[in-house]
Amino acid sequence: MTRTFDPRDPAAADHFDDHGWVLTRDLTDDEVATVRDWVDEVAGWPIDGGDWLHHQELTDHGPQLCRSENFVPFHAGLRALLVERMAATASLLLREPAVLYKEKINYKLAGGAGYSPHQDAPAYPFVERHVSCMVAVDPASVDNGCLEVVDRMHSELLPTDDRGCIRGDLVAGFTWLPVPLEAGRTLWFHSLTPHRSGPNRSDRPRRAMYPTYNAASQGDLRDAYYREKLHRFRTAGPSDRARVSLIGDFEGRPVV
Ligand SMILES: O=C(O)CCC(=O)C(=O)O
Repeated sequence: MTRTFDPRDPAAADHFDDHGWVLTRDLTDDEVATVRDWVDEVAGWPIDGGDWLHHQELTDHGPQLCRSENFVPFHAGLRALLVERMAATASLLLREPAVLYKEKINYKLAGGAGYSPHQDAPAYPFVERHVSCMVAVDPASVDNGCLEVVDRMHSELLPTDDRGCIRGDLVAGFTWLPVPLEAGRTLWFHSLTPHRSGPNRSDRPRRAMYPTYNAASQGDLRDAYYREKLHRFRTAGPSDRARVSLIGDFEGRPVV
């Protein structure tokens, strides 16, 4: 049985150091309902209406929203949650004050695609150590594409394929641990922890929020990250996968 920690419990940091991931309970049921409304608000923002980023994938049901990012400047509630409250847990895990590096919502609506096995580190320039989390906005299960992680595998950068994902021969040798989550629970993971997820085979959304933090001592890099991302997206060639990241981990089809 996997233990879920209080987000202020220092023992959570020991589990994180040992395993490369840890579970916390961050949101009450009432807060989950509020966050779900906030996520609906963000999803409703126009595609080209501001500096936030929306990404779409092509599914068997047609084009669907698969990710939004760079939304905290435009939403006070999510800003308070991610920049202040959740940053406190990130600080506990990093064992020094943390600052938000980037944030995204992965919608994984019914029929939405999964993510190939990868480490986040190659997709996160300017600093080597990050901690991210998946805040379950809807319950996440094997059926709807919860995250799977490799335990105690967060000390080295692994060889990658030409998409920037973990090389197939290594993936086959790993033991993958599915991490189902009730809504409001959080899975924290190190940027070297290998992870992947399947598609959403259910008929309901599997929405999750993913803030990423770095040690404040290494600088506030959020603006630099989004500038770099936009630059690399503008200069990238065509791809057979919908582009949502600086690596090709997302398995969704592009909307052409
Ligand atoms: O949301 C998921 O299913 C996986 C997310 C992930 O691994 C990523 O966005 O890098």
